Amino acid sequence: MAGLKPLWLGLKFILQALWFLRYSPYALWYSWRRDQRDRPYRSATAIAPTPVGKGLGASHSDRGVQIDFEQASLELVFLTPDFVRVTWQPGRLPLPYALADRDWPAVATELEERAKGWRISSPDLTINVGWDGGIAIADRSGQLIRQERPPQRRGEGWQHSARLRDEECLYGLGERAAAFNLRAPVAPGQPKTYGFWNYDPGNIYQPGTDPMYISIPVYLGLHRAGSYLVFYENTFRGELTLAHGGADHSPEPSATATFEAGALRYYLAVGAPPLLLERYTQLTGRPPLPPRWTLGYQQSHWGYRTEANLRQEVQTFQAHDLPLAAVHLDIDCQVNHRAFTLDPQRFPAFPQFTAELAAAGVRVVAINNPGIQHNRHSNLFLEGQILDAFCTYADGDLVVAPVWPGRSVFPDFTNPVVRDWWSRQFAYLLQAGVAGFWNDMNEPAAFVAWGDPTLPLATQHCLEGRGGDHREAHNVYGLLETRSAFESLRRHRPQMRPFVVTRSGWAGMQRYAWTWTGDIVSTWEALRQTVATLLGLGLSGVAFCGSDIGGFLGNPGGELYLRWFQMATFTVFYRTHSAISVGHRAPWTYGEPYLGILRRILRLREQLMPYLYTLAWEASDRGYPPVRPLFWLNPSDATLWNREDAFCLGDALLVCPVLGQGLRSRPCDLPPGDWYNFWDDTRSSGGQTVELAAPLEQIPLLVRGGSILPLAEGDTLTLHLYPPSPDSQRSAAGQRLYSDAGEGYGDWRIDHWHLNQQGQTLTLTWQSQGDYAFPYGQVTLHLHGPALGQAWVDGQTAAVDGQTITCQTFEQVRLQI
Ligand code: NBV
Repeated sequence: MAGLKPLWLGLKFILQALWFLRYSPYALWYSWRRDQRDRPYRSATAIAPTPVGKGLGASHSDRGVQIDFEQASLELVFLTPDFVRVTWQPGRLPLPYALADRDWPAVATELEERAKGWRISSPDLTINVGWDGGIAIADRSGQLIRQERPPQRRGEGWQHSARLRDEECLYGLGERAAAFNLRAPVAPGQPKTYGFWNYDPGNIYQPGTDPMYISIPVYLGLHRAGSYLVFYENTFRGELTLAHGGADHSPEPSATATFEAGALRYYLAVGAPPLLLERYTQLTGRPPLPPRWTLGYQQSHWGYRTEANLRQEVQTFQAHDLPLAAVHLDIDCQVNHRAFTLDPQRFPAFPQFTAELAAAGVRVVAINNPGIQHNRHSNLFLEGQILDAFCTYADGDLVVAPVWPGRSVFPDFTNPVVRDWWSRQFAYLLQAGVAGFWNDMNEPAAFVAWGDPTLPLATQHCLEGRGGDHREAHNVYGLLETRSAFESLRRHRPQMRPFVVTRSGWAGMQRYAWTWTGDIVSTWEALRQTVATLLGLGLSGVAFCGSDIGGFLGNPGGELYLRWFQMATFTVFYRTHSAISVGHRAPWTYGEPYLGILRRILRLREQLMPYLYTLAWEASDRGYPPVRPLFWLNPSDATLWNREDAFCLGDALLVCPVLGQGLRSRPCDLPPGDWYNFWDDTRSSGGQTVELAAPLEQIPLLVRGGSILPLAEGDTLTLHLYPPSPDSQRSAAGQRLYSDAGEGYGDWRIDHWHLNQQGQTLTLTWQSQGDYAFPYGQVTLHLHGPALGQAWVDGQTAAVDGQTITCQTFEQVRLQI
């Protein structure tokens, strides 16, 4: 391997030199032009804030309450008793791009005049609005949950500040290369600012980089009195500044959101974290259930280039007896990096090729970028021109910026006609057997010599006919491109479920696509960052996400690749991917012992499929992210609030990835309850820190006592029963299992097992719903913890083999321990 290093360095240098020669003249020209166009947007003078003035009067409005202030108006509308929409105007209201559900039944709302303001209440929340516009929100028990200062108008936009408690933690904001708890200080006394501006950080992306590809103005706050979620429905450029109070000269800790324009509209929910995610995704949509194969292992590399390379890759997976669900085609498979192309010389018989792979159970996912080559020989360009599909300046000139195909133009996805046109382009690739699409560079990214690597702010957009500039459209560009891809798959392959991956997005993106954490470097620090980033995405409603295993930029050693792989086995999007400038990377790259260990962890992932698929279904049903923070079920346990080196997969598994070189054990703070070590069944009580063994072949993994973990092996489903300890508060365990054909929209079933412990007897009952036939021929029960004595299946004595019994479907099993 060492001998290959100079070769890679040489190749990297040549590629960078080629990139420089090809794109840098355009990048220079474009950066200069962009600055010219954007000159009017650079305001030299600071904008003075304007207060909302004094409250004049309140009245019941159509669905809620309206309060007039001297300089502004405020509307409060309850969507549910624990979820309220707050709108301060003036400022233009957002287009409902983020919203899935706009039809909420009315909630009984009371309005009361108070000494210095008004009280608006629902059965669950009490909101006190002061004469100055300050707002205090209390929960059903009267606990103060959030206190907001009067907002201030700033030019065309707004600034809105909320007080934070000292101990309060904030999470979310989309994709962040930051600590999971966004308040964790970077440097002592420094306020921390997070940008709301989707951004391609290029190859400088590392922990601390901000903003990133996906910025969503949603955060979850957690403190001793409770938890809440705030979502600012404002697509304009903005930021959230977290001040610590005292040290950074701010009077008190606060979270201040600023938006350059638009009305100040936000939604606020109060409740436990699962409820908050339920509310937020009721509003912005839940991720549709993906085809089951997408939860399998996927292999990618920017550099496959030819059908022969890919065939070879698939055959090597088979030769090494490694499961493989999909391969990805990157831009090097296209003709001059042009959207919707595939080089016919390098892919001479593509439909046959995809059919051959499909027969081997391997799907093909193809990349697509929004930039269209500005070239009269490009059909896509000509079609788009006829439709007036591309972004322009106010004077009608096309916005031309350099990106992969060279000088490029950009479809305006805020135009429904353009979305429709774009969605038609997928048809022939679908016909040729492409199973899913991967939308890259859709921040949208452009190559620049300096400044912001995107379109000029002066770019004009249709915005559903009402018009506006890039400041408003930028953050939803990727969201709307992805919507178009998703709708295309629904339209052209209505019998199958779409699989779309996107790099950029905004609130609501989970309705259309999965995401991954982009071009992260191959370091241990980046692996640690990945866990925090994925947890934050999940709490921002983006349930289906993952990372390039081993990192995108760099050649990880075998150990880093292995540890990253082990961590990723418990995340949703399970894909190795790497840059063209680094070595090709696959499970066999590092030889033994890595290959053997990876084969086993890949098998474990296959066995976990029923559990994972059920979590995917639960995300589509409730909005819960499969990857959850440790505090998910125990938000009152403050020791868990800053934990970002471990995560839960569903409610049953606690995953403690190994995040440092050479480590062969690691500590883990256990949430309350009982925990079984997955590998050796040792039991520990929660509420303490335990040191877990982590030999190279094992990722520390714990199972919550009181869980039933379903694992599949061929035709057999094994229900692993982890009873709670006799002295624990939990005496029962339940698990649902969702099954269907794995594709399409046919029958489904939900099996529900319930384990109850009374004295020395465990009773397991089974109920089911739905018409899909139970997909396993045999069911094994494996009891962990107490020794299994006798067993009865529906009243009949069953043969006990160690800790297991084997049966078929049943209504009730009794186990004597
Ligand atoms: O298409 C090439 C890459 C892709 O492999 C990667 O996953 C994306 O995040 N793409 C970025 C463009 C080039 C980045 C340097």
